[in-house]
Amino acid sequence: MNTALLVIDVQNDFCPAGALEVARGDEIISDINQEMKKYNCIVLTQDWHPKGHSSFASSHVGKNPLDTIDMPYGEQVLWPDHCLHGSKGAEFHDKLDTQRANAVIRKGSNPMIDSYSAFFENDRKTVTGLDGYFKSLEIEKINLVGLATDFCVNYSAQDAAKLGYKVSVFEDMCRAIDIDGSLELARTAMRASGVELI
Ligand code: VGL
Ligand code: ZN
Repeated sequence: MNTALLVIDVQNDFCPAGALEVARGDEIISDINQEMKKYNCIVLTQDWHPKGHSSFASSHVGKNPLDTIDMPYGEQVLWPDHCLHGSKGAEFHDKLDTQRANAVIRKGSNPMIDSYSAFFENDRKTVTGLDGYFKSLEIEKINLVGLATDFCVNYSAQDAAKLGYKVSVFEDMCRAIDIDGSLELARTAMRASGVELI
């Protein structure tokens, strides 16, 4: 089967000392570099927000990180400012072997809509183009790794399954934010969508 590796958001801001630090997020990088050697189709995603993005708590008076707000597309968790386009925090971690990537998908550039998934923005309608990229290369299976298991990996994996790919998440090459049980919820939802957790 024609298989792609999708590496989600291995960026400085999601690693220790980053603005939206995922605990032990940098531990997965050397295994991901090894894994990349097995594929001839590798896509990296990069969370890429403009200043004042609507997913930032700082953009809403009286709100703090991890509060939620109602957006036209549904509930949105608010985050610390992170992955500002062009910033050091938005860059891939230095140790990630980015040379092997065939494509980089940037997401979250629309100031009014967040985008956890590599395929659709959080309105669940606006596409990133990644499905077209994979379909035109006749990719049938997608293996996912990266940050964070319960947000961007979770949304990307479920969307990939809905789009008809066979999907596996390599959990030992992912790390979670895990707020209020979000990791277990994500694992249950991924399994229910037909995603294989390895
Ligand atoms: C992510 C929250 C906000 C992620 C991105 O990569 O999981 N989480 N932006
Ligand atoms: Zn983000």
